Amino acid sequence: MMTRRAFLAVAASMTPALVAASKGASTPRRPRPTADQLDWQREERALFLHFGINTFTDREWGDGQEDPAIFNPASLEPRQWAHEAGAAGFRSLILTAKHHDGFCLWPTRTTRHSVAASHWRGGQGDIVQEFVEACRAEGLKAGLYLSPWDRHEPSYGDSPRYNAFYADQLKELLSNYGPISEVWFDGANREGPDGRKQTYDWPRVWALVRTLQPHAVMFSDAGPDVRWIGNEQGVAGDPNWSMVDPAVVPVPGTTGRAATLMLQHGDPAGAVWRPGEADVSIRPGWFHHESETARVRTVDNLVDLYFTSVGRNAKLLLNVPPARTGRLDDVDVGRLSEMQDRLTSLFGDDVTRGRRPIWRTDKGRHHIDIDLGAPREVSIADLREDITRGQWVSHYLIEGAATDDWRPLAEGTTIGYRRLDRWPSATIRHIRVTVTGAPNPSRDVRVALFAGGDA
Ligand code: FUL
Repeated sequence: MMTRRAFLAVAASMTPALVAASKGASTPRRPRPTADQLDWQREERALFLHFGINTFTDREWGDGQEDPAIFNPASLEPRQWAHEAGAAGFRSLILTAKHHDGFCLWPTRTTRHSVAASHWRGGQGDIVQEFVEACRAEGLKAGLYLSPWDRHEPSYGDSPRYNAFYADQLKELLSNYGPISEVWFDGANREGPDGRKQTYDWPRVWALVRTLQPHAVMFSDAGPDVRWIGNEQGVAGDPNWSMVDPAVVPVPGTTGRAATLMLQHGDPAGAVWRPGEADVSIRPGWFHHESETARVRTVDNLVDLYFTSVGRNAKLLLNVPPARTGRLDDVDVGRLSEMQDRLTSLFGDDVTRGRRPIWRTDKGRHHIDIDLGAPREVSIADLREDITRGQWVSHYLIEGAATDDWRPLAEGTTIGYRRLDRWPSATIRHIRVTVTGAPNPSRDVRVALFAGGDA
């Protein structure tokens, strides 16, 4: 075993480097995103696909004793998953290559507990292969979830043996299927057979991913590239900094109040750039259960999720699980497309378009003023920091006026990649955004305003 200090040193070296000196000597150093983290964040939305043996047993967590023969989707169609995701504005997909039950959706050499032992395509099929091909055909990126916790594998709990097994599975997934954009490690970690406790070798796992897929971002509570937002409700913290102190959540599954706060809020003084990903399911469960179809989230609820995730400087990872047929449920697909229509209508017409923002500093306060040229109805503000230069804003106030009748419209803490606020529609001609934060962030903040469509 490594000492804790050695472990943290490895973990720190694995995280995206702090980008050193910024342009202009006056700007202090702060962590900044790597190109891959930026690409990841700018996608805004990714689709999560929980599919596996649980889809056929109607359970959420399998125990690993399932007979692979029950896995038999009649009309598996990953192209439909990717097509609907793309049509609804999602830019990447993440598939559960293996969930906690240990059943593998690809014909792995590491275990017999896989699609190769099922009747599906006579045991000749490979869902991971079809999935990555479908993503590429639709111009989307492909990510994979590989559960560390494995309730089928007999070596689980015999730490070195299981770590070698897990590394072999990762090697297969990251060597044989082309570029993988995100590797997703969940934090669930229970005891193995006879109560044996499994200790994972995270430095080895992270190093393997870096070597085999240098552009993949790694997700877990502990990153190292992107972090879990701390709940499964799609709600980022307010504030939400993209920096963290890595020592507070050194490994996936770290519990306690300090870890929870770090995941939700990040840390303005954090030494590492590790933006948050907010995962949530469109249904009550992660896997498809026919009995839950009446409880698919409404379009209003999905739009709310967009505001509490993307609109709070996080990425939305929305789970839409394929049904037993192997296709996405029509109800879910309908809801996705309504969500996209609503977002398109909300953000279709920026009323600041063509208007010039005026930056000024007055008594130490930084303002952005925009004259809309005529009275306009507004109900949504969309603020963005230039995060290529780091994240700086710690507080902002948005005020509006028809003439000089200034009134507050919204107030908040961090901005980061994107911050969205909504208020009851107001008719204004002038808008003023006051930002606080070092050194002078106002020039790096972009302001857009929307009338709110039919929301
Ligand atoms: C958790 C798992 O236990 C759930 O089943 C689901 O996969 C969720 C996204 O992550 O850790």
